[in-house]
Formats: sequence, structure tokens, C-alpha cells
Amino acid sequence: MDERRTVKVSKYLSKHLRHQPERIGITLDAHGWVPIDTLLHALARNHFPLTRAELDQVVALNDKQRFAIEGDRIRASQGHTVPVDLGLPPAEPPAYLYHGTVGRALESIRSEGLRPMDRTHVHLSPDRETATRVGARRGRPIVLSVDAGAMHRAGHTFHVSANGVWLTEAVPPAFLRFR
Ligand code: HQG
Repeated sequence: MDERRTVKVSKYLSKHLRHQPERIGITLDAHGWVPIDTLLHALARNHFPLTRAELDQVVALNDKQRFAIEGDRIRASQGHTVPVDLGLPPAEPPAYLYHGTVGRALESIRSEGLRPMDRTHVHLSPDRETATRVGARRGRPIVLSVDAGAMHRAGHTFHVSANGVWLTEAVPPAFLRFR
């Protein structure tokens, strides 16, 4: 499968495994999983045929390891807007995590902190380079540091997804550094 098709399939899977499963007539279980057979049949019905071998290839080669296969089922590892409980255990974060955003969001972030917006969690990166790429999706990236160690000590819960994205419910402004 060429790079263009791989990206197209990854976007199609993200859309339906994170945001709009009902659009192709599938239902995610409480933890976000769907049987692979069910998914492949739904894709065929929706004029997006994909073989099991192609699916395995997209999952294995995905640049951000966005999908996880466990037995005969698949799910997105993070990024959902539909309510799912990924069942991730609480994890102790590193002292600092990073969030990539853009200038137009700053005023609001300064006053209310980071909010999950449409997603179930705020997404944080383990390093500045990754956060820079996240912010660059929306314009000139600005990277904020999150005092994750202090948040953890203050009782905020963190989880780390199967693909290394740090998740928390919200980041109050006191734990953000704007430089
Ligand atoms: C901003 C991609 C105003 C926030 C990425 C961001 C990531 C606020 C946007 C993953 C705000 C939400 C998630 C506030 C946060 N006021 N704006 N209080 N709090 N924001 O896409 O973190 O390629 O939901 O800065 O790589 O950008 O799809 O979150 O700009 O891992 O796998 O509101 O999505 O991964 O945007 O990205 P998003 P995100 P994939």
C-alpha cells in the first residue's frame, strides 16, 4: 500500500473509531473496541473496502501508532470525542509535559487553563518536538510547559495511552508556563 493510501485509511479509521462510529453503522464498546470483522464489513458496505492484511499494515506502520489490535478487536488508542473509558491505569507523569497550541488560543488558555474541548481528555506530549508538531497542525506552533509533577502531587490523575500520549482531564492555569 502506498503512503497516500495509508494516510487516507488512517484518517478514515480515526474518524470512525474516535468520533463518528454511527456514520458507518458500527458501535464501539464501553472501552472503545470494535470487532475487526464488524469493522471490515462496515467499511465494505460504505464503499471503503479494506482487507485484513491492509488493516494490519496500517496499524503496524502507523506513524503515531494510533490504533491497537487485541485479539480479534481494534480501537483507537486515544483522541476520542465519543465517550469511552480506555481503562488506562493512573500513571505517574514526568516532571514536565508539553502542549502544542497556537496564538489565538492563548488568551483563553491563560484564563481557564487547558480544557479537553471536544475530546475526552487534554492531550499532552512527553517532549517539545512532539508538542511542536501537534501545534503546527493549526498554525504557527506555541509550546506550553505543564508542571505535571506538581499537578500529580496536587491530586490530578494522569494516564498514558498505548501510543505514549499523556491524558488528563484539564490543566488549571497555575500549572502552565507560557514560554
Ligand atoms: C486548544 C492529534 C482555547 C488546544 C495530535 C488545541 C494530538 C483551548 C485545541 C491529538 C483551550 C483542541 C490532540 C482553552 C485547549 N481555550 N483553546 N481553554 N484548551 N485549547 O485537536 O491537543 O494526529 O482536540 O490547544 O497529535 O491539538 O489526530 O487537541 O489547539 O495528539 O492522532 O484547543 O490529536 O493526534 O484541539 O490534539 P484538539 P490537540 P492525531
